[in-house]
Amino acid sequence: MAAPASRSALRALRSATRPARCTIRPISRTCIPRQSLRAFSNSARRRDDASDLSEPGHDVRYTTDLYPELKRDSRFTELKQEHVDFFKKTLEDESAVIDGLSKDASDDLEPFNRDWMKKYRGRTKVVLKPKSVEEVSKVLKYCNDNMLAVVPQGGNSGLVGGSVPVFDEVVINLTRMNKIRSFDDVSGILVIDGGVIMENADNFLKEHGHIYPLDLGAKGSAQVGGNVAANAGGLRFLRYGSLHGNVLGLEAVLPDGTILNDLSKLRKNNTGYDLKQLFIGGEGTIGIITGVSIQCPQRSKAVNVAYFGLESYEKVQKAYKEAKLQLGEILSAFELMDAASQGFVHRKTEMKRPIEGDYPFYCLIETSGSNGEHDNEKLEAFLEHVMGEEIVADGVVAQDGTQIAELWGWREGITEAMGHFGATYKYDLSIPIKDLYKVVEDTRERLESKQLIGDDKVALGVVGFGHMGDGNIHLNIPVRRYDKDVEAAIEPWVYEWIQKKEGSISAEHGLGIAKAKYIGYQRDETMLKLMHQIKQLYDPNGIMMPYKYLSGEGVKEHTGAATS
Ligand code: FAD
Ligand code: 2HG
Ligand code: ZN
Repeated sequence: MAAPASRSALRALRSATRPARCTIRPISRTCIPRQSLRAFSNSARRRDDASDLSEPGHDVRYTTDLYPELKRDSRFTELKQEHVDFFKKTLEDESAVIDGLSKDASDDLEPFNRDWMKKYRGRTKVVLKPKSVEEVSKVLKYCNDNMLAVVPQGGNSGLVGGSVPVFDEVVINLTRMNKIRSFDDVSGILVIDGGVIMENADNFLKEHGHIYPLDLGAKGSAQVGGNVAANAGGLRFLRYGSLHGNVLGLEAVLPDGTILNDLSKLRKNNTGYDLKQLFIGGEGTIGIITGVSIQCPQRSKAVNVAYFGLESYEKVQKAYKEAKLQLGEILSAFELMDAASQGFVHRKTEMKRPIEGDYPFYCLIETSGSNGEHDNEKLEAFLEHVMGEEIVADGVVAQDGTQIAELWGWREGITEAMGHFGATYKYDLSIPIKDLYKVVEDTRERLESKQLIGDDKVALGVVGFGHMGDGNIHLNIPVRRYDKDVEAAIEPWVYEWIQKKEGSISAEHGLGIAKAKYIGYQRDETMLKLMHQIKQLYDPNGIMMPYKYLSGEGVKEHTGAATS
C-alpha cells in the first residue's frame, strides 16, 4: 500500500507542469525546428566554434601537438597538383572538391579538419564530396594507386577522433550521397545512401508510419553511413537492438575501388560469411559505406516519458528491475543521469528543472506502444509501485509532445552542455550493471586525491550518465582545457579498471584515435592478429584511416595488457 508521502509524490507526477522556458529545443527529440538541424550541421556548428576560439580552453590544437609521438607515415605520397586535377576532373562539380593546394582554403577546410569535441585537428589540404558510388570508387582507387591516405567522413560527430585526419590525409565526405533509394512499408526495409542525415531518414520514415531504429543527440548531422561505420548505439538500443541486427545489407567501396554490392533486403540469409558485419563498427578502416539496407520498426502511436529523482544507485537498480518487470514490452528507454550531469544542463540552458529538490541520480523512462490506454494503465501501475515502495523519490510525467521533448533534453543535452564549459575527456564503457556507477565514484576519488578537481583546478568535475538498460555508462571529465596531468591520471588506469570488471572500453563510440592504442585491454593477441589480417586483406596498402586503430604505424598497441 502506498505510504502517504508517496501518494502526494504520485500526485506531483500526474500534475507535471510544463517547464517555464524552452531553451533546449536544439537537442529536443520531437518538434525539432529547422534551426536545430543546422545547430548540429557542420557549417553552423563550426561558425560557433570559431567564435569560441577566443576563449581559453576552446582553442583546438593540432592532434600532432597533443601527441608529438605521432609521426607522418612516409609511405604516403604528399598531395600534388596532378592529384587535385584528377579529383576535379572526376567529380566534375565545382563544389565537390575543396582545394587547399592551389589556393588558401583554410576556412573552408577547417570544419573537416577538426572534430566535434575540439580535441583533434588535422591538416588536410583536400576534401572530396562524391555524389555516387561510382565516383567514390574512382577516387578511392586513385588514392590507392597513388598511395594517398584517406579518411572517410560522414557528419563528423564521432567522439573518438576517427572522422578527422591527423596529417594530410584526403577526406572523402559523403554529404552529397543523400538519396533515399527505396522503402517497403510492408516489411519496413529502407534502402538509403550512406550520406543521408539520420534525422532526415527518420522524418521520411515518420511519414510512412515507421521509425529509424537508432536515435542520438547528434541526429541532425550524423549520417546513416557514419552510424553504421561507428556501430552507434544510442537511445533506442534497448528496444530495437544493435545495427549488427538491423542492418540487412550494405554497399561499400573497397580501397582498390571494388564495389561490394550486398544490399540485401532479406532478414534471413545463411549463405556463408556475413561480410557486412566487418564494416559495421569498422570505423572506415576497410572501406567506404555508400548504401545501407536497414530494417525499420513500426512507429509507436503512444509514447510516454517520465523523469525521476532517486536517492541511491541501489534504488536506480531497483527501479530498472521494476521497469523491466512491469512495463515489459513497452519499455523503450531507461536512461541514467547523475546530479553532476543535470547540473551542467541546468547551467547551460538555465531551464527550470523538471523536479524540485536535489537527488544524486535521475532516470528517464520512455514507453512506446500501440495502445495508449493499455500503456497508461501499465505506466500508472508502475509509477504507483515505485513511488509506494519509495524506490523513486520524486518525478514527473510528460503530458504532451512538447514536454516529452523537454524531458529528453535533460538527457540528450548533457554532451553539448558540458562541451560549452571547455573540453571533456570521454570514456564510453560497458560494465556489469551492479558496478556501472562505481567507475564514476572511483574516478572522482582518484582525481580528488590528485587535487585535479575544483574551482581553481583544471577538472570541473566527474560526470556519469548513460544507457542504463544497455549496461553502458558515459564517464565524462569536463576540463577547462585538455591537460596531460588529467589524462595521465585517468589513462590507462580507467582501462585497467574496466578490464578487471570484464567490461568493454568502448560500448558504442569506437576506438578511432582516442583509444587506438588501448585495444589490447579488450582484445587478446589472437583476436588482434586476426583483425590485422582482415585489415591487410581489405586494405593491403594501409591507406584507410592511418594513425587510427589497427593502423600499426604511429600507434603502438598496449598488447601486453590483455593478459588477465
Ligand atoms: P563521423 O563522425 O563522420 O565518422 C565516424 C567514424 O565512421 C569515423 O571513423 C569515420 O571515418 C567513419 N565513417 C563515417 N562515414 C563513413 C562511411 N560512409 N563509410 C565508412 N566509414 C565512415 N554515439 C552513440 O553510439 N550513441 C549515442 O547516443 C551518441 N550520441 C551522440 C551525441 C552527440 C551530441 C554527439 C556529438 C555524438 C554522439 N554519438 C553517439 C557519436 C556517434 O557515433 C555519432 O554521432 C554518429 O554515429 C557518427 O556519425 P557521423 O556521420 O557523424 O560519422
Ligand atoms: C550519449 O549517450 C552519447 O549521449 C554521448 O553517447 C556520450 O558525451 C558522451 O560521452
Ligand atoms: Zn551513448
